[in-house]
Amino acid sequence: MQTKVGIIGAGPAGLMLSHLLHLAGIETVILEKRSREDIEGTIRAGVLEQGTVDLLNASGVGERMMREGLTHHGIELQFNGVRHRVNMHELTEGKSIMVYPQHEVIKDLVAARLKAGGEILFNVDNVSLHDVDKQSPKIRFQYDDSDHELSCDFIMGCDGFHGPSRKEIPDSIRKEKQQIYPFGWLGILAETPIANPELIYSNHDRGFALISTRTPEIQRHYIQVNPNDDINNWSDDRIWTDLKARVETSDGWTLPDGPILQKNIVSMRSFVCEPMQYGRLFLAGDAAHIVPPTGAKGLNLAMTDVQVLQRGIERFYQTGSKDLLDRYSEIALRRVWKAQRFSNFMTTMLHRNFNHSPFERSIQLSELDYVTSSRAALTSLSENYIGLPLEWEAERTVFS
Ligand code: RFL
Ligand code: PHB
Repeated sequence: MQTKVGIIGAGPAGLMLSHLLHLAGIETVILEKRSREDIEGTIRAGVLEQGTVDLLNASGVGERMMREGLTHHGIELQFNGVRHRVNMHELTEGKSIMVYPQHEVIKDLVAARLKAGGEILFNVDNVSLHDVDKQSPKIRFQYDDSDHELSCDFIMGCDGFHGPSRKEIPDSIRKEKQQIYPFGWLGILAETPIANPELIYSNHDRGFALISTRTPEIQRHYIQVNPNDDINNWSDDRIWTDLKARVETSDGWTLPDGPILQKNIVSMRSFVCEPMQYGRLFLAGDAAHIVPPTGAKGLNLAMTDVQVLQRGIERFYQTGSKDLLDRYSEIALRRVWKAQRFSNFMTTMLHRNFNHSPFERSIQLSELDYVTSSRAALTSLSENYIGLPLEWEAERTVFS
């Protein structure tokens, strides 16, 4: 088999890259180890930045999102039992975020790729990368019980944090920087009416809580737990009692409850792989970096990585020049580190660190007091949450 660009992974990064390259007339093949049903049913992100919404619309896959997604103009930050609205719409001159689940974005992208005749091989096994530092790299894999080889000009490692691509960058070149947090998130999907018109991020003595949504009938909420805790220790009753205690307000607001449809615990880390490229291999999305979910940045970063890649690859096929591709890592990492900084800031400000001294706890609450009082701090939080413009990177590089 042969193609121009071989893509490993049909997550948001791989699918969007394939879609954008198709629009530019560049052929790709996606290799995905899971089934279509599996990738279309996995519950993950919920918040799309303005730039991601614009990208989905501009590339012709935003129609269902605009119909079914929920546009939010702000969020609420809660501490000491009091809520403070962050009017992001006003503070960012009219921008907003969209609550539209990741698996719906996946469904829309898979449908668009297949409709356009795009090639996605699901349920592939034993993917391995070869000759990534040569002109013609190869991906070997098993599909339908037989061995295959895909020759391409470039390999895109869009295979998430646990995929094989990252390790193809030699140890002598690859630097991995990370921070593990002593926090986990217990996430639930519950059948209740919408709890609040906007997301609530609450810092409480018992730990952080987040109130989010999916549809008018299904809600998504999280509570901070020990990352090593077992989900079996958390009965539905215990979850509701804890969640309610963490988001109730001094003026008597309470959280509606209902049947819990799904629950799980995820741990939290910040991780960056530098560089994000080697030879003809390029990493995008979670394959190269992980952010803790408090800043809602992971999927959005995947989307900006692939926009940078698309421009570099397009230039290569139009002009034969690799200049932009050669600078992919430098351009993408500048943005990645800004998102890391913001995600770390949100995580540190909002979670309860049970190792903290009373002094550190008071500093944390004072930071929340400052952030919710200062227009400058609120503007900074808003522009980061809504998403910094990709043009910032463009202006300092030969990008357009
Ligand atoms: P993905 O989504 O992990 O996709 C990688 C794909 O590669 C496949 N794969 C392989 N295929 C072939 N061969 C192999 N050997 C392979 N190994 C892996 C996998 O099966 C998979 O299909 O990575 P991608 O595309 O980089 O996308 C990243 C996002 O999924 C991730 O950053 C977000 O979910 C993070 N995230 C959030 N991001 C946001 O922007 N906004 C949010 O509100 C938000 N909330 C969240 C989140 C992540 C969470 N969890 C579960 C960690 C909330 C949570 C709780
Ligand atoms: C979600 O709805 O899943 C969600 C929302 C905001 C976050 C993280 C996850 O910061």
